[in-house]
Amino acid sequence: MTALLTFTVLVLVAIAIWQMTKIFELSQTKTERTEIANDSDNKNNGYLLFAFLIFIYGITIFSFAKYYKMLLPEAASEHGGDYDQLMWVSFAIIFFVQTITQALLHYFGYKYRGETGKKALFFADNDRLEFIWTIIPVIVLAGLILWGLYTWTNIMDINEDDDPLIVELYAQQFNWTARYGGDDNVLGEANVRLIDIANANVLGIDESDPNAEDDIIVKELHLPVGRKVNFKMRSQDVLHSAYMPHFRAQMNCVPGMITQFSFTPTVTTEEMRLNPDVVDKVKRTNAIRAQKGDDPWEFDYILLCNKICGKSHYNMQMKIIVETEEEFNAWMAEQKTFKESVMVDEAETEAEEQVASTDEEADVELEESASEE
Ligand SMILES: [Cu+2]
Repeated sequence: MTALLTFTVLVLVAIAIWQMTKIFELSQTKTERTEIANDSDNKNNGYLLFAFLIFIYGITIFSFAKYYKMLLPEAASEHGGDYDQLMWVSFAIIFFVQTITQALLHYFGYKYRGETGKKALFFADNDRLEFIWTIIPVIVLAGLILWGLYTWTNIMDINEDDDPLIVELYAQQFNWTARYGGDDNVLGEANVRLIDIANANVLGIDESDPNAEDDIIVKELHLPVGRKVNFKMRSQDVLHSAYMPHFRAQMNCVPGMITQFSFTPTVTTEEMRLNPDVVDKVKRTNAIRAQKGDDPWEFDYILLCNKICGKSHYNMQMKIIVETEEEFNAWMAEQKTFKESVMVDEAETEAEEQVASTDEEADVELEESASEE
């Protein structure tokens, strides 16, 4: 009903505007009306070009001044610095070229505007000019692309050298689970077909794989500072993307396959909380939260989902804590292994079932012997 009313109102408004323009046109009969632009039209359009130029420069400067503080703080991973440098150099080149070409484009648009009796000088081609404006972008772009490829290859060189910590990131609608290899640092085999909700085996870990016994499953990712981490991503249902912005890391999680990313965290959570940019951000955020009556927020690294994966996608996240090796080991020692948490429970339930069924059998036997008598 509301939709129909809105639609009717819109149609009526459109008709009213159309009628008003007709009245306006009728009242303008005395002035000269032609579809061909005259000198004063061209001049006005020329000035509008300058106005537009000022607008795009203005909005660029305004956006940078106002939103610069929204950018991420310094990278907290070893490769993050290279990544940021590549981005900033690309930005600088784009802004430099954009500023100059826009000024030229709009200025020439004004300078060579249409004027009665004036014909702009033109030539069909100029080899030298064309060579210059082809070769400069080719060199600059080839440089950027090669540098980008080199950086990308370095980042994506995932190997088992330097004894990396192996961590599985498991994505499902709408949460994350992390799994460590345990004492042997080897993850047990897993497959979605082995998921056994009744026995809390939510990751589908193969219970017959000895490597799985000491695996540690957690809902909060802890990482020791300075040690390389090899992430192995899995997804249970749809495409997700493991996005760890502070570490400049992102990798898609694809159902049916294992994807990988590797990085070395370089700044602990405690250290990052003291970073001036972070202190500033926390202060700003808490001022807003205080107005709303919310509790103050404390900075933490975070793992987010960066693929629109469903209705609660926006809230699919996991806390990441980067700490010293000692703190990490102490935390790890408190965690239960897969064997302790899931497999033991299962053994108990099986034993209980067995007891229950023997009882039943005994009852039946009793009944049978009773009837025989
Ligand atoms: Cu997701």
